[in-house]
Amino acid sequence: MDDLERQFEETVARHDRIEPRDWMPEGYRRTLVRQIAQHAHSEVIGMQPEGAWITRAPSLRRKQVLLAKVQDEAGHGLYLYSAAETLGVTRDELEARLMSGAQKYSSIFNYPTPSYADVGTIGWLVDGAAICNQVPLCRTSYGPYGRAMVRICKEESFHQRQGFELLMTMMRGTDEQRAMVQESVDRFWKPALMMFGPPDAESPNTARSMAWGIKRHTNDELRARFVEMTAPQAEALGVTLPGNDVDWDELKRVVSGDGPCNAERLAHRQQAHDDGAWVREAASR
Ligand code: FAQ
Repeated sequence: MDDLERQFEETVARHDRIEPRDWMPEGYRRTLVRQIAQHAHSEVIGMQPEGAWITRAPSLRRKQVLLAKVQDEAGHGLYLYSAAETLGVTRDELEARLMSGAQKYSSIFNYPTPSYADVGTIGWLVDGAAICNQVPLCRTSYGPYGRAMVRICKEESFHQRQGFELLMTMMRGTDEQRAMVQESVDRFWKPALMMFGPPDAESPNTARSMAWGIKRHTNDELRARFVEMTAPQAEALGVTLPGNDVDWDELKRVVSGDGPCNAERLAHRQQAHDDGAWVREAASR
């Protein structure tokens, strides 16, 4: 082990930060680009399922809140792309890898949002899962990623509360509204559990990422923490959570491109990218 490598290992062991100009193993750099890019793509593609309800929100207040939330997600994508760029990749390269399927985004955004209750359920469960997964990432070993996560987590907490508040309002409404909430929770619960990744025994990256201080907990630990955090909230809302037995083949199928909305999400993203060509051109002059 040479001096640079020893210095890297010692910094990680002290739970100190690695910064962009520090020496780092190529595998560490590659893992970070993969994880940060996947996270950035998730934020940007993740604007679509809720974004579909902006024009149909039931009141001006609900529309304002939803618009602000979806804009926050765009902002999260920008912080994360910027963090990834400090590792020597460009935004254009990352965009190309997303569109070619070489890089993925979270499986959860390949599910449809046919009901307005889904807006609340995404805030409550999807942002709730994101918080459980991401709060420990504020202490990740790579400085720019950890600092981006601090701000993102503050906004995700607000997103989670707005989702819970929306669902609570519907639960205090009519029988029909209560049924809409339960039906939405029934569809989103297991996909939300899948956001934490495959079970530890089938997770090829966890051990290495934990040794490097990129991840601070295993997938199953974080999933269990989410279930524990959510159960009393479900009780307060008056909804029943379906069981926790997940079909892991479904996660594999959805990640490899065969989910209910994969093609639609990528086509929409491509269209938005093409529509923005004039902005990129003007900005580069
Ligand atoms: N979907 O060995 P592991 C949000 C892939 S929150 C798709 O366990 P790792 C906020 C994994 O990448 C959502 N792919 O991998 C929001 C790996 O792929 P590869 C985004 C998945 O990295 C809310 C392979 O399977 N959050 O956007 C999934 O150690 C509302 C093997 O898995 C983050 O990205 C999945 N569910 O652990 C926005 C958080 N699970 O490249 C809008 C940061 C696994 O080796 C609205 N990321 N894979 O073929 C992480 O914490 C980790 O990357 C995990 C996966 C935990 C996701």
